[in-house]
Amino acid sequence: MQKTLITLLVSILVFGQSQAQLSDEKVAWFKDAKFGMFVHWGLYSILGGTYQNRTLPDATMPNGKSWYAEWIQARLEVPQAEYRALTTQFNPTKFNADAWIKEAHNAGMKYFVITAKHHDGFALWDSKVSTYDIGNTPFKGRDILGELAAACKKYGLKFGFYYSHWHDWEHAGGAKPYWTKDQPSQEEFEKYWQTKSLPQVKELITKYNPDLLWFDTWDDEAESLITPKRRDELIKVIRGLSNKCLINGRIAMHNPGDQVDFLEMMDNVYPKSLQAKPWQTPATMQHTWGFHSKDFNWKPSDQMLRYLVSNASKGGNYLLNVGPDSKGEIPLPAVQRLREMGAWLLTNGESVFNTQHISDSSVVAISPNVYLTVRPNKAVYAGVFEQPVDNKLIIDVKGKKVINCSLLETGMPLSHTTNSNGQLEITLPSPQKYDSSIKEVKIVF
Ligand code: JFZ
Repeated sequence: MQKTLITLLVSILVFGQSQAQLSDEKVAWFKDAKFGMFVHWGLYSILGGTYQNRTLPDATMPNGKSWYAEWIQARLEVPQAEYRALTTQFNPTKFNADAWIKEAHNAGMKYFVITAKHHDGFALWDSKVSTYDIGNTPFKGRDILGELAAACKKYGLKFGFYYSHWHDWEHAGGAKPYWTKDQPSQEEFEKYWQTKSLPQVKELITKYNPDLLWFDTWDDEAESLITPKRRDELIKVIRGLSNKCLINGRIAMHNPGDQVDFLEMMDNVYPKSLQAKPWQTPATMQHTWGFHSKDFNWKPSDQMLRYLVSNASKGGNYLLNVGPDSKGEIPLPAVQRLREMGAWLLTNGESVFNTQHISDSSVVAISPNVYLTVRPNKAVYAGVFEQPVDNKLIIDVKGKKVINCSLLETGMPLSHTTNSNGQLEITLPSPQKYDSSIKEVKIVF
């Protein structure tokens, strides 16, 4: 009897451990990846932020509300039938999966996430569950998601879907914008949940076997519909069909539970500290996510590189969005930025990809605006985003012996010494006119 009990206990322990190990292994690629491409693309891309001579503002409103172009149906109150009729115009003849993924690959991105279904309810694949899908557009016959999955395989990127499991503006049972009063009842939502949301998630997994699913909830209102019970039901469905698919924390933003694989920050939010799980920041290049022809708020690539390096120094990823247009092309200002970032990462990527954050204060940056990453037993990298006083970069290495310091971009050796506080003091070259403004310093111990 006692023996049986012990065997049982031991097997529970071993099983529990292997489950934990499995989940660590499963999420390992995500932790190493650091940089991914997010794509918002759907019927809203045809309108590009303008409907009947009314254009969505291209910035956050004074009330803090966002006017993202993918919300145009709701914001400008486009009648459902008229919005639905956009399906007759969905014909992105310039769509080229290889070109998109090649662009992501050259930018240094290691994974790709596309809106399989956004809040409007339109499915970007030929869904057996709903007729509101690509199968009812002039582009029918093309398998957008399949072509993208194949291109990701070719270029070695992981592949995932955004799926709006809570909001659905087409199905009577889906959640609606918070300012409208016609929210679904529990019964209506359950019907949507059982006949569209869950079946479409199943369909996406069995058809495309994604590496990641990106769900979206953001406020307290979600909690009455995305209850822990429904959250766990959805997780169970995914786990039952795939042993590799990662699940993000926004499946239930304020109550993700302990089964999600990584946490999702709010849009464009960059935490100042480490997080309890692997994590990422979904981010825009402009104000909008979906294509908006009059949103000119493009962020400079230096700023976006800073977000990437800052997140990496805290163990997090940067999922950067582009919004292709109605023809299926990534806007040129976005391509320019992807290439600028990719060029910087060509020589500096060693300080970002496959690195870890420094969690034990064994090395601490004293100069301001310096972000540290580490390759254990190899090197520490200091991303310098502000030229330090007198060109002296100061890092507290707690007395460790430094073998050499160099500029990562060119390999140029940098002289270094120990200052009166016992800290490492590295002399950086004076900024030159044509220097990259962001420097990575490699410190070998
Ligand atoms: C959500 C989506 O609504 C948006 O369209 C986009 O897909 C983004 C990645 O995720 O963004 C929101 C929307 C509203 C709030 C937060 C995130 N909100 O009101 O706090």
